[in-house]
Amino acid sequence: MTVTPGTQTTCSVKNPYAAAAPTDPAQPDPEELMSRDQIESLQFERLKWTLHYAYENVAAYRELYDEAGVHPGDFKDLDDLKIFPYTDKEFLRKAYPFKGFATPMSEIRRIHASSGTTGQPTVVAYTENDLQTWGTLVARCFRFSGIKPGDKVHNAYGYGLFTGGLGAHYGAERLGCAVIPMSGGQTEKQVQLIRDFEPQAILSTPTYLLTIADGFRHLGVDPKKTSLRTAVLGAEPWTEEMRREIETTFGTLSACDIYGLSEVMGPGVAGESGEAKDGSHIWEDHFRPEIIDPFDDSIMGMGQPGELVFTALTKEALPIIRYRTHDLTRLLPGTERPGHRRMGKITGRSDDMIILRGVNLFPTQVEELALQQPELSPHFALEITRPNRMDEMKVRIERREEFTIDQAEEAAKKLQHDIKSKIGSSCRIEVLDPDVLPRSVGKIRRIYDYRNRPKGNE
Ligand code: DLL
Repeated sequence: MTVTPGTQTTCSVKNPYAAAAPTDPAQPDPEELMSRDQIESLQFERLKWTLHYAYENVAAYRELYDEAGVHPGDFKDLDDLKIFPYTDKEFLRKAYPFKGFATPMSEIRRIHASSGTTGQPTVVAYTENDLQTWGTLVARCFRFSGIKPGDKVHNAYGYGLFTGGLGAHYGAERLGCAVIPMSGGQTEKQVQLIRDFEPQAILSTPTYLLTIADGFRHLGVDPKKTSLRTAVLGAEPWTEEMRREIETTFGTLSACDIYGLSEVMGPGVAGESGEAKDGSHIWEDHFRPEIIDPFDDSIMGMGQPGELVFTALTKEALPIIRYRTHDLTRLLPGTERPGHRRMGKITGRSDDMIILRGVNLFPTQVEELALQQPELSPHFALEITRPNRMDEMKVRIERREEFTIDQAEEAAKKLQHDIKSKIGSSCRIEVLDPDVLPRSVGKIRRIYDYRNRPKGNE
């Protein structure tokens, strides 16, 4: 598509595109309702600004583009984005801690960082305008999913360097909600506050909401009796089966997805309609997504699966251009917000993929199949070992309390068969009693890969 260039873009000027606070938070904002053509011409203008701005203000982008022989001036059409090289976590790590920032520290108002369990943490930063945009987009997600101004919102995303807690917090405030900043953990306290404060909405990871449901049961309280009506869940992959599990557990609760990643902003990059529940719409007035083949880097068409790549269109503190997320999904046309494309559920991360005797497998595939067996619970872990030079997988899964061990063992046989016939992997299943596996307090760990453990530690 060719878009006529509009406003002039010079780039030491600050971002002219920060999202204004909504005038009526209960109503969709104008960008949310734009047509596809309007969104694409907005994207063209904003991309032009972003490319120049990053090139002029961040040495790492300048070096990357100079080395590739491209210049922001080469961007004459939305399709031209593809000539600019991808960036990745390594690109950001090299800039550790502050070399990726495009503004002086005096303009920075917040710094977050990834946990850094796999090495150096990734540092991300926000200016006043960035925080404004972030709050507005998270508020948009919450409203879209069914939270209303005036609702009490229990926020069980972790506060701190993780973007979940504070990102969700300011979004809910911006929507006009009364936020209960509970953070993650202290499950008994969570249960007590939900009972006493009677919030209409809850924000947490899907697996942590299951932990909270267990907390209710341990007190002999039926989770169906809570005041909760809307849950906005994200930060980890989850399936439609998990949505059903959560909605059934809490009775009248409606569970929607929210997606995001720190490098691109945090929660609120995409959000799901509470009416349609048909996957998250990516807010394309601020982010341009692409799907690429993770192996040969080629760009995939609408509906084709691959790795999600993002370009942020309006960020000031930390420009992010063609960032490889490692998240695997596909792009779909917008429905409730036709100008913005949707993303399918994330099936997993390319770096979380288990390769078991040549077969690729994701924990979400096991989740989907396990939850089709009523006798089995959503609490499971995958243990991978290599006892005799051959990879072996054990699914350790808890039975549900209402069923006997024999019934659960029968269901486990069916699950084993389904995993073999639908995923293609042989595995063993170990049925555990309820409450044996460690519970999630945030992002759950499903994979325990012991293949490269030193000999003697088996
Ligand atoms: O998890 C931001 C967030 C907080 C999103 C709260 C939603 C709610 P990071 O810690 O940087 O940021 O982790 C980002 O988490 O690349 C995905 O792999 C995964 N992820 C986030 N949301 C979803 C989701 C936050 N809805 C990484 N579905 C991403 C599946 C998700 N995976």
